[in-house]
Amino acid sequence: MESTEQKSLLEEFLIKSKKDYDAIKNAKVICGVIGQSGSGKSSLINSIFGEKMSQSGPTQTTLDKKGPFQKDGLIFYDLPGCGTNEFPKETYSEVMDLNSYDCLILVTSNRFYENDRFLIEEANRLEKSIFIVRSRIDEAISNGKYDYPEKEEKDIINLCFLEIESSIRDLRTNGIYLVSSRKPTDYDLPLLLEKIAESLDKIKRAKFISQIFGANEEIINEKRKIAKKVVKYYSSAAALNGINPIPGLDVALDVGLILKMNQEILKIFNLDEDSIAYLKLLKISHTTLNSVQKFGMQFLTKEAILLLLKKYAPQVATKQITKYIPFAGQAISATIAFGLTMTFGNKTIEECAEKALEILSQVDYTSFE
Ligand SMILES: Nc1nc2c(ncn2[C@@H]2O[C@H](COP(=O)(O)OP(=O)(O)OP(=O)(O)O)[C@@H](O)[C@H]2O)c(=O)[nH]1
Ligand SMILES: [Mg+2]
Repeated sequence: MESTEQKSLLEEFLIKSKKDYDAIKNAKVICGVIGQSGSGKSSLINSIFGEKMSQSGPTQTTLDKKGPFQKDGLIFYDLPGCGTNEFPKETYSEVMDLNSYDCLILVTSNRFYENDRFLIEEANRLEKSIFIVRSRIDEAISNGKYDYPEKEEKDIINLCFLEIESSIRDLRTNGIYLVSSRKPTDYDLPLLLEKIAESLDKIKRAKFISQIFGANEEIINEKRKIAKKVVKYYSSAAALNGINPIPGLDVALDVGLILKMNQEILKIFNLDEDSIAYLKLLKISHTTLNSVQKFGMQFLTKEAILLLLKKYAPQVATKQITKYIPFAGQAISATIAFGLTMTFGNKTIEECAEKALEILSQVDYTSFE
């Protein structure tokens, strides 16, 4: 039987880890993507989420503000460019309520216009972060190779950068990023994501990282840290919530809670169903896609979880548990439930991170060229 003292220590730990968890869960990050029709706004939003959120297309699909496109508190709006009859410069900031965004992303393709400059001036006036995206860089490179056969790819990229940089040198921005939504792991999209994350406060950053596409190793490592907070919360909840005795183990555990924890971890690492659909765009082979689907299943059925729990149980040493909660006595049901969930959750994180990295290593865009 657990002592009252142990129970209150557990409760204290639960309250703290729930507070950390809730802060991220309830946070909202609101981003505005601004650009002329066809500049690639919808495609960019999809690349950032690693999911098809907004319909892209070769014909005009937006003239008006569109959205919200959102996943668990990461919210994107698709805003039309300014300086048209419908959205004149003078009233644009007010009409679009630019002040309400945590970050603004200005998308340009082909040419940098006076109206694009005006938007940066507005962001400067409102003291808002503004990230400049030169989209469709893959097209620009192939056009450049045709137009200047003597130039190398890096020179063409540099020309695209300089065209924008020379027009806005006197303004404040959060950087210029050359991005291809067709090749989201190449060029500057991963850097753009890292820099947006850095521009946000701690809680919003965690929300942003937990919802975006893990486009490089750094982002996947950041995702690990957030997933650990999820595991901490579920471990303490599992300890207090012990319901079903697990046959063969001296412990009662709410397996439903573990299922929920796993679902959250898989989502953080883009290994849920919606994200897998998007991986097809990265030209990942069918064999890998199937293996990712199977991989997810081992964390998402009750039977598979019970099997894994039994496998991990001998590894849950009391010592490991007391690192988190200073239990006085011997291992008791609640401490085992805590340690087991923690061990299980951390293993899930490591395996998911490894899988996410493996997927990145298998991206193959050569069929586009
Ligand atoms: N090659 C290439 N094509 C792109 C890229 N981004 C967008 N496109 C294509 O360009 C077209 C327009 O892209 P969208 O993302 O729909 O552009 P948008 O700004 O949302 O357009 P509206 O909704 O009409 O305002 C689509 O056919 C996209 O597939 C890119 O980075 N590379
Ligand atoms: Mg669109």
